[in-house]
Amino acid sequence: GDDSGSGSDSGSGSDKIVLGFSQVGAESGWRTANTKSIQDSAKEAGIELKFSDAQQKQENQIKAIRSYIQQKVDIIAFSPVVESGWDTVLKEAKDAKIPVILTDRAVDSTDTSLYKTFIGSDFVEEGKKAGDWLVKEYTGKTETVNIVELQGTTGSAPANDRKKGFGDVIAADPKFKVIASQTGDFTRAKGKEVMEAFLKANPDIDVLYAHNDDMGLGAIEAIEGAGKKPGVDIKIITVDAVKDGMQALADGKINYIVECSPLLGPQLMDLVEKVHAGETVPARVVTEETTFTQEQAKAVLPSRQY
Ligand code: GYE
Repeated sequence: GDDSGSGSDSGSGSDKIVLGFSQVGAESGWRTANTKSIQDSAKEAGIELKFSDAQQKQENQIKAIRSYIQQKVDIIAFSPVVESGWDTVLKEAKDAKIPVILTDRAVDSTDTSLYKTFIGSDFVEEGKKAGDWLVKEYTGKTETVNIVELQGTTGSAPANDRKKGFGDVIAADPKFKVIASQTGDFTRAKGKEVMEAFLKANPDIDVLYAHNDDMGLGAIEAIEGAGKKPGVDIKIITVDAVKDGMQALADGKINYIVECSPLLGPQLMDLVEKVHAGETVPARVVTEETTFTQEQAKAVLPSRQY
């Protein structure tokens, strides 16, 4: 991976906090904005950041964490690509007395002493918000609503939880039918490819629920390629609310976006400082988020930062 950030000016063994951060990858607009937020806020807080990009591979993240342990960084933070399989490496960090902060995504380790805190969104809640919009949109209608779902990275917390929250809400009414559900790995290219396959296999799709904007944007290309109108012939709900997604929402190609904020940097640096100072921090820090309709997207788009 890449080393970047504010490390170059740390000079003569200064007392700067050294943070090792293992990022998932650069799979989406959300991730790019998240990386920038972390790098900018580390710089601002005077924290020396060692940054590596795992290219969506757990083995790369485990390697990066082991290397941070070897380098004796003060704190390790990472955004776990999948939920399971972290116990061994987290135990190694604990034995080396290096505190770990989970950023953005959760792990399924039952031993919660393996990390200090977890900052990020409530993904089940996001899935529920997506489902709530759909239920409202089809109120009073009785015909079957055929839904296709583009899931995020298999085994990742946001894919598991966004599927669950949405599924729980729509289960209340049998007219909602998920007729196909597959991973698009949170990328535009995969979203397009899988949507093309969905369209070939299912002539009668009413709704697309995509676990992020990028897959939704890829799917829009597939829908247009099939001669259909995204947002009209097929209603689209996505999650994130990055600029390109908000533009498509304002243009009427997406119908609803559930916001997931990538701007976790400032809060993360605050937690890093507190953990380093031995202060107690809350076990869970949940990001505050909203939702956007097409009209709301038009209003906020000019001032959207990412
Ligand atoms: O929604 C997606 C990204 O973990 C919340 O990862 C994050 C998700 C985000 O690739 O766009």
